[in-house]
Amino acid sequence: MAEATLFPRGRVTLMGVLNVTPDSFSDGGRLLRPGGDVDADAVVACGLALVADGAHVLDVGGESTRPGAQAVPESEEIARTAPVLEALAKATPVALSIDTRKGRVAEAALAAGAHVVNDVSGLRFDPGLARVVARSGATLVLGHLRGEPETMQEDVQFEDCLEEVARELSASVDSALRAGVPRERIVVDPGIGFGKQLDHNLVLLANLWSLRARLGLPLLVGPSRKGFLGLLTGDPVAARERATVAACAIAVFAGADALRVHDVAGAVRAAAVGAALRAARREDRA
Ligand code: HH2
Repeated sequence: MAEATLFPRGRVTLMGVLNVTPDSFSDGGRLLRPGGDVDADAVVACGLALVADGAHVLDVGGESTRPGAQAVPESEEIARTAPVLEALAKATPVALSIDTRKGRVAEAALAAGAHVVNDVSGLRFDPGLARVVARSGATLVLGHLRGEPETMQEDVQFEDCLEEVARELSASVDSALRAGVPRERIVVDPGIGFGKQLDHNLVLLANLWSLRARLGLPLLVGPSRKGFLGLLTGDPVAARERATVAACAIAVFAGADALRVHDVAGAVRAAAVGAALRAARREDRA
């Protein structure tokens, strides 16, 4: 097990994305062979490139959670992710993460060498996932998501997005604590693009400091290539890297402790600029 805190306060932790899915919204199919099987060599090569760019954690995902995505059976998700986690664990000492909402998938991933379980549903999909994490000593990322990816953009309603996300994340944290996950191993994520409209994403990103102060835990954000950037810039998914870098810099300035991104090299620069500006701020906001 990788040691202590994988998300220390003194740095911006960079989580590089490795999606081994056919249908992820920006990189689906990229790490699959023509027949549809996961190409473990390509995953390892891509993972090592992300590490060379500065990734502290590699996040392997076997189920897309883009709006409208269909759920993947857990056996399929395990078949996609566990072998590549094993291959990555042999190839690099960097911390590995499994992006899943399912306890059984998390269990297989932890056995294969993962150190982090990244649950975008914040334990709402499978409350049993928390016990799996508690037993393993892994770190748990709790995301904010109402409902299911397939339908999450259909009826989005918040009276006060910041307040409601804080409250619902706090409930996820309480469930994790009750299941035995220690507080030092919990990271929270407001779930950019998960069941939110443009203005909700903007309010969350602009006020991360407030979420962070309220929850008292490290904050991860994942703005990478997401739809809100397309709405702001007009850029299609394939051309959202520059906007992603801008969003990452501002997220760090606003209080993010960690960034989940496809392009780690861009996020390293964004984090350097955002962190320097945050340190220079006179107001004391987390
Ligand atoms: N976003 C995505 C997936 N996992 N995990 C966290 N903690 N935070 C996020 O914002 C987040 C996440 C969606 O992005 P991506 O993996 O690129 O796409 P897809 O879900 O289509 O595979």
